Amino acid sequence: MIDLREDDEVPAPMISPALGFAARYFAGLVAAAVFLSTGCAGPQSALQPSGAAAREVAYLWWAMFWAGTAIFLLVLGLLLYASFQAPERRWRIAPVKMIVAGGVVLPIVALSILLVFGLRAGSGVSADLPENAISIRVTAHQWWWDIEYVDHRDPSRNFTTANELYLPVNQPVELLMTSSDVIHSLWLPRLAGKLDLIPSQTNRLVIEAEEPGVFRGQCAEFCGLAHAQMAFYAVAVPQEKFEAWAERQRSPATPPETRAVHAGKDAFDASGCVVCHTVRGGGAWGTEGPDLTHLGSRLTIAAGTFDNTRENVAAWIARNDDMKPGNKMPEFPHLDRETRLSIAAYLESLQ
Ligand code: HEC
Ligand SMILES: [Cu+2]
Repeated sequence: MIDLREDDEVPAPMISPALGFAARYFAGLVAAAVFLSTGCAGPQSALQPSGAAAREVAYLWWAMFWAGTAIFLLVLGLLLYASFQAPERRWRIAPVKMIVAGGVVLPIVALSILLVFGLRAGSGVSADLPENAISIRVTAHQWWWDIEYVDHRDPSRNFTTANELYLPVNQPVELLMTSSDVIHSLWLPRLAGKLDLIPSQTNRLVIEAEEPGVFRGQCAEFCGLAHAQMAFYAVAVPQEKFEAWAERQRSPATPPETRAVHAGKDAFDASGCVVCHTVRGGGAWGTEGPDLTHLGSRLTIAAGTFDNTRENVAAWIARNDDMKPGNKMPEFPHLDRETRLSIAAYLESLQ
């Protein structure tokens, strides 16, 4: 312990521990920023918005980021001032003034500004729509998405698909969202903020893709064992391509054209798959699992978890609990590999 008598000179501060800490902290911060900025792009980045609603969220994020940076630098400045100024000057940042300015005034101003930004971002969630807008009913299940395209004027044109959302570019689309079991949340970071899907309630989310592309979405509310593997893709395409896609989805399944595919369909029908899955026009009307009428046209299986390949589908039939633990489809280990591959070939033919 240094003994400071009244007449002693106050020693100049050694390189203060505070400065050492700040320097290391700052270096760490720069390293983290460089590291993190490599994660700012990609099919699921809220910082690379492709729709108006997502842009509002990104504005809010950047506003918070810059305000947070400014406040951080301010506090750092005050810390350095308190550490290095001559003692008679340090008292300029006297405690009472600081507490009123930094502890009362600054939070009120900062939070009020945030509130305005937040209300603006929130108001975009359920914008009004033109009358002919596309409506899509999304029903979440543990752990996949049932997706029904609704034609309000002619319900006979409705059709169902699963785990993949096709959107026409530059056209607002309304999602009418509910759940069949627990609360889920739909989040397409590049297109919009997240919104919950709640049993026996319909929540409405308006999204619009401003460029063609494939965007990843994810369930954002813990909903049970396979929650992390409850994803999906949104595919935004130009209007004509969308119409062509919708027309094909509306049509019944393609009948088998080769003997191998025929054998696959027979095995599919005989193995009990039809109890849970629908193949429109193929004699399967189950609703426990995803609609498979046009499975071959989809990018992934098991709610965005695996590429839609023949091998993966064959493996899925026998070992889906290893691939997506907890999912509600039973395994069919008694089906030999050849049979499973032929079922997979049949499903692949359902374009
Ligand atoms: C008891 C109901 C049930 C039976 C029987 C059943 N499935 Fe499934 N199936 C499901 C469920 C539920 C899912 C969704 C799993 C998930 O992703 O969480 C699913 C998913 C699938 C998928 C992935 C679809 C997608 O869009 O992601 C394929 C392919 C599939 N099943 C094929 C089959 C085949 C082939 C059979 C027969 C050998 C079969 N299923 C029997 C319930 C069933
Ligand atoms: Cu979920």
